[in-house]
Amino acid sequence: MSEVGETPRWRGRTIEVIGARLGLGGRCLGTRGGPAAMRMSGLAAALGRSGRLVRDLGDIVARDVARVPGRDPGAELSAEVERYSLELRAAMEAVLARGALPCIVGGDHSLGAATQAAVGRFARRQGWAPPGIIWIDAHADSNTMETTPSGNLHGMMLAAVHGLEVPTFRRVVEGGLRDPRRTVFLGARDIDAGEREIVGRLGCTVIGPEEIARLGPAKAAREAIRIAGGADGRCSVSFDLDSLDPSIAPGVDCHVPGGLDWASAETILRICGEAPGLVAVEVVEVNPSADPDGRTARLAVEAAALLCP
Ligand SMILES: [Mn+2]
Repeated sequence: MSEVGETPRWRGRTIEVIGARLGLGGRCLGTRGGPAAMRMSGLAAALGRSGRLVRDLGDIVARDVARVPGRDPGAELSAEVERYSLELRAAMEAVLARGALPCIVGGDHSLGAATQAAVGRFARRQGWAPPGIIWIDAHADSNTMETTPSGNLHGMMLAAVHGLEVPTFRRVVEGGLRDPRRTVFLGARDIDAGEREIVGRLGCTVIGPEEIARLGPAKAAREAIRIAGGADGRCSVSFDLDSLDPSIAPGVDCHVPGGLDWASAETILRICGEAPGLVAVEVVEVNPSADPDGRTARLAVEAAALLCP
């Protein structure tokens, strides 16, 4: 029995949640409802199973602006994504500076410019090498304005994080660039031709769904941690729900057949969550408008809990 007024003794780092209410970087705006869908599917309770203190900092909200169709989303959208990203980056850096574990829920994946740059900038202030990245996603998100077939910014942000020129994210990634040789893609199966060249030239590692099946998910995850962790073990994990097969996770923006089954994803997420050098996690691209029975949001909540054990 605890005495009245006694403060609960939490274990480990506090988890701080930021909702990224952002859909401007995707094909549709539906993913801006992802954070609300995850909260309504029990995010706080699931994270609370860790025995850690969970603080939800609420949403950072993007302003609705018109997207110009075609391979350039337009100056107004670009300006809002930049403004948004700088706000999210500052909020995330504050979480890291408090010594908490950031758990970002989104929201389209263009939020990754801000979150991954925040980790890079925080690491630099600590005198660390830039931590590695484990990117669990159907896509490599490594296009530039020159190679993008769609003009969607959620497919370009990682190129910027690796130091390639993407004007929208130029200021966002300043001081926070990450080392592509410590970036590992898990489950990527829809990589554009231009992107494949970029990813190969930068020296990223791609472990696709067939290789995950061949190695087994546990070995694939440990290999990803080994490469991303480098000499110091530090890494961040980004989980895009479209890494899962659309038959089990229909509530995403870009559906790509041939994705991970839940058993494989669960194993990968559990092992990544237990990595001792885990600096930050994010769960993104939940699109409630394509998720009428809420099953994708529930898997997203489980993913977040596995990454924050
Ligand atoms: Mn993605």
